Order: sequence, then C-alpha cells, then structure tokens
Amino acid sequence: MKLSLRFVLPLMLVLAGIAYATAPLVDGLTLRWFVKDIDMRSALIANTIQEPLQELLAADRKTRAVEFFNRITRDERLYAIGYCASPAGTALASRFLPDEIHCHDLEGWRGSGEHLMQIAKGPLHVAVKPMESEAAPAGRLVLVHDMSFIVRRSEETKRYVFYFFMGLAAVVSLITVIIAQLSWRGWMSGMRALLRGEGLLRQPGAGAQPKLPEFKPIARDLQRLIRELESDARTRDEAQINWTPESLRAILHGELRGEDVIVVSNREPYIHQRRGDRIEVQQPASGLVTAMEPIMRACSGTWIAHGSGSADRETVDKNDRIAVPPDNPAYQIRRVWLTAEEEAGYYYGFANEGLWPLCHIAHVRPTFRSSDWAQYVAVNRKFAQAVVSESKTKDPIVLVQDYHFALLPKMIREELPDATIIAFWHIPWPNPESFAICPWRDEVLAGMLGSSILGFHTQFHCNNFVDTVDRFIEARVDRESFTVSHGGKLTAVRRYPISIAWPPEAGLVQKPVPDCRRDIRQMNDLPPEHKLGVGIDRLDYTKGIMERFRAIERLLELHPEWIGRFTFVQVAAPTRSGIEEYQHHEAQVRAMVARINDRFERGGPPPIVLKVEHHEPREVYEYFRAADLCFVSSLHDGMNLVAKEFVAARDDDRGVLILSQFTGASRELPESLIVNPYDADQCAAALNMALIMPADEQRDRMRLMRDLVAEFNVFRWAGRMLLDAAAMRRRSRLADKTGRGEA
Ligand code: GDG
Repeated sequence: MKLSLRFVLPLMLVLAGIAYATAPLVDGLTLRWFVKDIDMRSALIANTIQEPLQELLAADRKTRAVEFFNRITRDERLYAIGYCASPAGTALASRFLPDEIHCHDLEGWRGSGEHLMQIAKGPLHVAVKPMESEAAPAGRLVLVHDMSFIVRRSEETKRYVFYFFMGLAAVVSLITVIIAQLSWRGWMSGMRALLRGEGLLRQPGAGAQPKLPEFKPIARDLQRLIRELESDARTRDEAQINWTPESLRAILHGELRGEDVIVVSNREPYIHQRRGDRIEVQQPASGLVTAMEPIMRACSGTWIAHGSGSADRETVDKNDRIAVPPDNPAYQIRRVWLTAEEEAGYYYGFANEGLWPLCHIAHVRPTFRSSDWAQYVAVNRKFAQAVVSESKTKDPIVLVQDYHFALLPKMIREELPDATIIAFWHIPWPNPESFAICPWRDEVLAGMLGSSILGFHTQFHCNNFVDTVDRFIEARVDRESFTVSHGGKLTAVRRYPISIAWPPEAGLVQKPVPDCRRDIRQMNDLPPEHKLGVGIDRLDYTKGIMERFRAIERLLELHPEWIGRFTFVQVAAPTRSGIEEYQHHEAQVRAMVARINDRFERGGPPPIVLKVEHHEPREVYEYFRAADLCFVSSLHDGMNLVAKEFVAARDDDRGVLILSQFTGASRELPESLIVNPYDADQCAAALNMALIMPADEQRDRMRLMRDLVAEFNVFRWAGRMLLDAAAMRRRSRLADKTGRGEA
C-alpha cells in the first residue's frame, strides 16, 4: 500500500502539471476553430439577408428593416446586426448593437474583415461585409456575434482535459502498480529461492516452484558467486581458527547463541551401571561422543539416546532426563527406553544385520526381515516424538547420528518443518546397485532426505548416495551444488571427514614411549627388542582382521627371518555378539590365529596374540606407543579413527601405519603404506617394508600425518557442520525477512 501511494501521488502530480501546461494551448486552438466558424457563419448570414434588405431599403422601409434585423438576432449567438449606407451616416441597427460601433469607424476596418472586441458583457466577434448592390456601393453590413459561449466552452474543455489526464493518471498508476507488485513478488520469490539455492534454477516441471527462465543466467552467476564467497570465507575462517574444544565452544556461542540444539544417537554419552550397591558412570570410548560433547557443552542442548545402562532408569528425573557431565552439568541427556523386542528388531536386526552389511561391501549378506523393519520404523518414530517433546522452539537444530536413524529426519521434518536437521552417516554408502537390494530402499532414501544437510566422510560416499537417489526415487539432483530436491525440500549432501580430538587427552600420552615399549613387551612375554605390530578394532567382519592375519602368515612365508622376531597383537573389542554372523566371525578369527601360531610358533613368541576383550583408552594408547607398526585392513570403512589415533599417539614421530585403501582415512593419510587388504602378497610386502623402514623415513611420514590430523581434528569436523547449519539458517531467515517485508 505504501509502495502504491509512493508511486501514484507523484504520477498524478506530473500529469496534473501536464494538464495545466496544455490548457492555454487547448484554449488558443478552440478559439481559432470557433472564430473560423463564426467567420463562415457571418458570411452566410450576410449573403442571405442582402437581397431582402436591399428590397426593404429600396422601398425605404427602414422600420421594417430594423424589425427584420431584430427577428434575425433572435438567434442565440447572433448578438446584433447593423447596416451603414455610408461612413458618414448612422447605422441602421438591431437591438444591442454596441455603441462602440460607428459607421465612420468601419472605414478604418478597411471595409471588410473580422474583429474581436471586448465589451462589458463579454467578448464579441464583429464581421463587416460589403453589400453587393450597385445602388449602395459603400453599404456595409455589420454582424456582431456573442463570443461568451466560446469562453464557456473553453472552460468546459479545460475541465474535461483535466479530468481526462487525472483519469489517465489513475489508470496508468493502477496498471503500473499491479505490474510492479506482480513482478516484485516474482522477483522476491525468485530471490528467496535463489538464497535457498533453488527455485530459479529449477527445471520446468519440477514442482510448484517459480520458473523465471529470464533470470536463470543471473541466478546461476549469483549462486556461484555466493557459494565462492562462502567457501572462501569458510576456508579462510576455518584455517585461521585453532580448533580446540574451547574455540569450538566460543564459536558456537557466537554463531548459535540461544539456538535450540538437539543430538540424537543410539549410544548415550554417559551410561549409569549398577555395581552391587554402587552406581558407576561410564563414558563410552567413541569418536562420536568425543565430537559431540563440546557442542552440547557450548549450547547447553539436549542429547537424546537409548538408555542402555542397568542404572539408567533410577538416575533420571520424571521426564527421563539427567544433567551431565556429572561433576559439572552443562547439558541434558534425555533417555529413550526400548523393549527387548524393539532393541532386537531395530538395533540388532534392521540396523546391524541389514543396513550395516548392506553399506559395507564386506561380502556378508544383509538379512532383511519385515518384523525388524517394523521395529526400526517404530523406534525411529519413538525418537522423533522425543525430539518434538524436547524441542523448545519450532526450529531447533537437530543432529541425527548414523544408520540407526535413517527415517528420523523425515519424521522430524513432518512435525517441525522449520527445523535444521543435520544427519551424519558414519558408515560408507555403497553404489546404487548394491543399495538397491534393500526391500525398503525408497523409504530409507526418503527418510534421509528429510535432512537439511546430509554428511558423509568422503566425496565418494556423497557421490554414491546422490547416484542412488538419482536412480531410484523421484528427486532432482543438482550436481553443481550437490543438492537433492525431494518433495519440495532441499538437502545439501556434504563431505565432512570425521577425526579425533587434538591434542589427545594428556592422560593418554603421558607415559613415555620407551616405558610403553618395555611394559607392553613384558606384559606379552616378548623380548625387549622384539618387533611389535598392533591392530585395535571391534571384532567386526568389516575390519578385515582375517585378511590381516593372512598377510602376517604370508610375511612369514616370504620372509622367514621374521619368525620369532615379530609378533602382532590384535586387540579385538567384543561387539554385537548377539548376532550370529559376529559369533561365526569370532570363531573363524580364533581358529585362524590358532592355525597360524601353530604353524610358526616354534617354541618362541607367537606370531599373533589375540585379545578379545575391551581395553581402556589409556591401554589402547599404550599399545599404539609401544608398536613398530599399526595395521588397519578394513574391507570397507567410513573413516576409521584407529588410523588417526595411532598417528596422534606417536608424539615420538616413529612407527609405521599400514592402511587399507578402502578406508576414508586413506584419502587423508597418503603418507601411510596404502594397501589392498585382499592382496596378501602386497600386504606382506608392506609389513616387511614397515619392519625395515629407516627411522628418518618413519619420522618424515609421521610428521606429515600428524600435521594433517592436528589441523583437521574432530572439533573442526563438528564446527564445520554447525557453521554450515548456522549459515543456512541465516540465509533462510534473510529470505523469509525480505519476502515478508515487501510482499
Ligand atoms: C564407525 C564407522 C567411522 C576399538 N576397540 C577398543 C576401542 N576402540 C575404539 C577405537 C576407535 C573406535 O573404537 C573405533 O572407531 P572406528 O572409526 O575405527 O570404527 P567404528 O567403530 O566402526 O566406527 C567408522 C566411525 O564410526 C566414526 O564416524 O570412522 O568408519 O564404522 O576410537 O579406538 N576403544 C576402547 N577399547 C577397545 O577395546 N576403549
């Protein structure tokens, strides 16, 4: 409305000015037309009355002539008529012939012509016409017309012209305002879509989005520019920041102050266990917990997780919440309770017997049961309800962790459409053909596409995901911006390589390396200078533990000089032991170790020591620091944090990392010895190379790897995702604001 008035008033004033300026022109024009008209009229009257007048004059009937004149001047416009026989005489005149007209003056008017004169009554038109009579050659007829009607008509015309221009102004304004409003709305929705990174670049037929083909090139350029500026700023900012828990906390305080942040994961960061009459608090050694803790402490958010500890129920309040960390509470855990059937179907069943083998190409067949799927859907729904009930605002930031919650983003989106949902998939994403065997393929993809940002460790996994979406569900994939538009909602698919805390916790690297070497060797009955290799894994078939042992066997076959001089200690934390495939795998691993040891032990130290038990993080680090090499041989792994932990543990710049090419970490740590775990000969050669590698080469490789892990640590991983989410929220708030302000 304001916009309309701002536009219409000046336009009206301009047109009124034009009307005012053109009035004299219109006046002059109409006057000229009317004078010409009256001239012609006067000539016609003069011609018509000459004959009867001459007859009357010839008969000297002057009184009749005057009556004749009076009769003619009954005409509305003919004001008076006069006749002068000669300049010297008096005019024979009708009523109203103005006193100013004298016969002797007519000579001054050169005998004939038209004149305008002004009397008190108004303007008059005086026409003098010579008589065409031989009897009175000097006779002149004077015809006086009243011109006041011209003034009246001129006034009227002026008024009409003015009305016309005002009407024109109103119509022009109305049309202009309507067009302006329509195109402004188009622009605004275009700009809003542009700021969201969609809309203007949509292909025709891509839903009820604005399609303004003429803006496409501008939009594309703008989008590219914004993206470049953003990524420039982000790279610059990121590189300038020294990423620590404190800096992450400080940045998030600034960027996300007052925001409602919710984390959802299957595993909880603090587990309460009952030990007799005592309650113990355990913090699971997990990369995910390490990464998420600083975020939660910074934002005082809520962490929703499965309450799996034996004393979890007795430690929560009536809302199933508990404030943590126990010594200095900064955020809340909201525990979700699962029945045994739910846990069996959702966690062991669909997540770990279905999705886990499906996403890891480790040649273990996924098992899909509709009963597991039903529990998976139900548990995801349960967590979605928990998110909604814990959300203090209508647009919280929700961080959904891992493959246990593929359906959760969509379920949350249905309840909280304005939420910013970041889902992070910690395991690989396979190629479309492999993923396609999942009977609930489309539901899983649609569920994940409820996210605002979907994160994977590597670009390869992002590509696989986008290819899968492109292949199987109705969605628009933009490979330039790496976004997927599905059901009118845009999801950005991004690479966020996870990492570990840097520097590692002081307690983990406190014990000097020589002491670690000595103690670990003593503990395992190995001679002081014995060569030691380590592997630290959950006892999972994706970790390639059997392929690792096959490589050790091959090393001893090809290089028998290492028999009795080299031992490999495998720490294998029990995991998912309720699943048959894992039990089978453990049995196979144990049998293989027995066979290889049997073959090469020969009275000395065994080639392989298998420790199927959970170790404390401090013990794990002691093994890392004691070892000459660490072997990570995953058959397929999202990232593999063990590789980074080994690097972090080696502040003495020694030790060699042998790393499977099928881990995300191999993209970031090219200074390790990269191997194909399926190629036993290649792995054996790498083992031998590691065992004989000179100290300075070990140092050069280790320093480069340590620099990388230090720079790209877990705080940066978390910070990048949260900063991207904060930027996304700023953009969408700006778009909403601009839209609301002008629409
Ligand atoms: C998933 C993805 C991705 C192992 N044994 C013990 C123990 N660990 C610790 C290690 C390390 C962690 O567990 C294992 O992390 P990984 O990354 O190697 O592998 P997953 O558990 O499969 O994790 C993986 C990760 O999520 C993060 O996104 O990298 O690709 O599969 O921290 O040190 N810790 C203790 N005792 C053990 O016996 N304390």
